[in-house]
Amino acid sequence: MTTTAYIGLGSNLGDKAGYLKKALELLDAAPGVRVKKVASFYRTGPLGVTGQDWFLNTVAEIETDLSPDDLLELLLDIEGKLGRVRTVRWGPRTLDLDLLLFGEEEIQSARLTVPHPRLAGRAFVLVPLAELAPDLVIPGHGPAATLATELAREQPVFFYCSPGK
Ligand code: A4P
Ligand code: MG
Repeated sequence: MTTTAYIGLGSNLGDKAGYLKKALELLDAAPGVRVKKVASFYRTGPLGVTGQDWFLNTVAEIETDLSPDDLLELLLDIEGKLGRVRTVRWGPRTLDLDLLLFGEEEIQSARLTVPHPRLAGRAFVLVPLAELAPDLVIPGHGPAATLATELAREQPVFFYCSPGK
């Protein structure tokens, strides 16, 4: 069974655009996953964390034959490959991959919450998501485009570049 899912990508360290692009390549190359659409990359102000650099964020629409758990496993694997820089201690994360939506499924397990619990309050997720799927209904909140417009009034999200795809 094939499901349409949305993945949020974020980076705030090093070659941010490079990390996002590499992550998208690895996603598309993974068995059981096809990247269908990628939103523009957006430069976004850090939310919920202070003293950090700005982020580059985007969202990808994928089609997948994987189960939600296997997809999460893949995301963690890609984060592990790209998401940390080796310093004296474990360095800060260069890549964050979140499973935003998995079809219309609602999942509440020890490892996974879908829709992503902080999705509806974040312009850095909603603006790129609304670019791909403006009419997509976020459960309990309405269309992505409406929510994105509201959130973008208060949270800085600026177009940075096209994803090159
Ligand atoms: N997990 C449960 N549900 C999910 C899901 N739907 N997708 C579990 C992904 N993971 C999910 O995740 C920790 C565990 O959450 C996973 O192992 C999985 O079992 P993590 O990504 O390692 O944790 P994190 O990202 O360090 O923390 P958290 O709370 O997930 O942070 P967020 O919510 O991802 O936010 N500001 C801007 N402008 N742009 C950003 O991208 N990102 C963050 C991180 C904060 N501020 C930001 C941005
Ligand atoms: Mg995360």
